[in-house]
Amino acid sequence: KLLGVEGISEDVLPSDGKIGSSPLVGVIMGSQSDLPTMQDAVNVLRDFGIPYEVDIVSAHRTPEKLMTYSKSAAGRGLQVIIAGAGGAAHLPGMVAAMTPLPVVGVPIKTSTLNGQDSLLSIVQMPRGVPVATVAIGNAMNAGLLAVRSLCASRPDLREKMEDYQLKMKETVDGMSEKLLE
Ligand code: RP5
Repeated sequence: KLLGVEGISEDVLPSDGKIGSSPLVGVIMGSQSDLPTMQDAVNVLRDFGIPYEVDIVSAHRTPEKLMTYSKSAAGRGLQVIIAGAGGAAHLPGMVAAMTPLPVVGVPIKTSTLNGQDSLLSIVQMPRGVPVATVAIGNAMNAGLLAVRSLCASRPDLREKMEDYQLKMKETVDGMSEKLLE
């Protein structure tokens, strides 16, 4: 149990929020309630062996922390930020406004509008401040996008990504073969 959430183990999210000595990817979210969704991004980073850090940063409840986090991110060695938020989800856009790093936004599914509110808040960034938005609740793709953006300068990671893609292809090929049996 971590941050009060059942099923999140310490080896995935250690209590200091950091895995590896120099995190390359920052995973942040507006609330502890976003953690079960955001864990999929963390799992991808862990599987690809990317050092990451995890924290809760709320644009409207902890605006000073948001500013400190965003402004210090590049200088601290982060290369990508994944930000998940729900409802009037301004966290990813606000982070993108205060860092030169690529920001991947994860719209969290909400109980009132099924995450359509989160999606539109995140995807409709005005010109000049981009947020790469994944599908509602799809933190796994956010993790994969972060890995892909690191691939440009990391041939070892590119190879791992190609293996991952090959495995997906083989899985689908296997399904077709079973259908034809
Ligand atoms: C947003 O409000 C968070 O990102 C979360 O998705 C949503 C609800 O937060 P809690 O009320 O669960 O803390 O800031």
